[in-house]
Amino acid sequence: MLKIWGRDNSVNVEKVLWACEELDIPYQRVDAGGQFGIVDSPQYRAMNPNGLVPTVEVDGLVLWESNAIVRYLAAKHSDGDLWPHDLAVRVEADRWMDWSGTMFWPAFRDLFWNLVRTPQAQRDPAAIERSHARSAKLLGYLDAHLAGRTHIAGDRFTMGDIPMGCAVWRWMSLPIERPEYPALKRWFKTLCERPCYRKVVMKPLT
Ligand SMILES: N[C@@H](CCC(=O)N[C@@H](CS)C(=O)NCC(=O)O)C(=O)O
Repeated sequence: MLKIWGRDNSVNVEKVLWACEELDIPYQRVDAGGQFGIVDSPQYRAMNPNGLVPTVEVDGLVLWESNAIVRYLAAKHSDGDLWPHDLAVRVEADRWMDWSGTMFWPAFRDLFWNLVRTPQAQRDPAAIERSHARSAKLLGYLDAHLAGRTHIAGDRFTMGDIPMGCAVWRWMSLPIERPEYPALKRWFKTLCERPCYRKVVMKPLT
């Protein structure tokens, strides 16, 4: 059975859990990272030298990097569906997956960490403001993209929706002001109707 190491409040672990749920892949999850430790043990580092979560063991392989794991599972279990065959559609899914990790999350991290994981007295107001402004600006790009389609890679759900779907749940759940982004809101509402998103992603922020 597929085995996932990672605490279930990690955005990157959630991507893998959500993919498994959508694809009906049985899995066993082991708490690791954050307060659970484990990630600095020599055994864990031998699997994942980064000491980060998630790490996945499947098909005799050890995988890390959440988007690579989602791509592997989609290609193996959902060829032509979550893993689009049409290269133009797949590259659209791919680029927003990468954008999520390389553009959006670095911009959003300070806002999330300060408001969710930092005691009030220790919060950094300047970092919060900067991160809020930058995140809002970047989400404007996604809103403009979604104005022409129901999902990130076109008019159906694909792997491309998974990383930003996990991130946007956090953006929508924080006690902050949000610009009116109608297409983003419509897409988010569509995700909220998916049973697997409700099960894995839609939970209080911790
Ligand atoms: N690019 C990596 C990033 C992994 C990452 O940063 N994971 C965070 C949790 S979201 C982590 O392991 N933090 C340390 C910890 O939980 O101990 C991926 O997408 O898998």
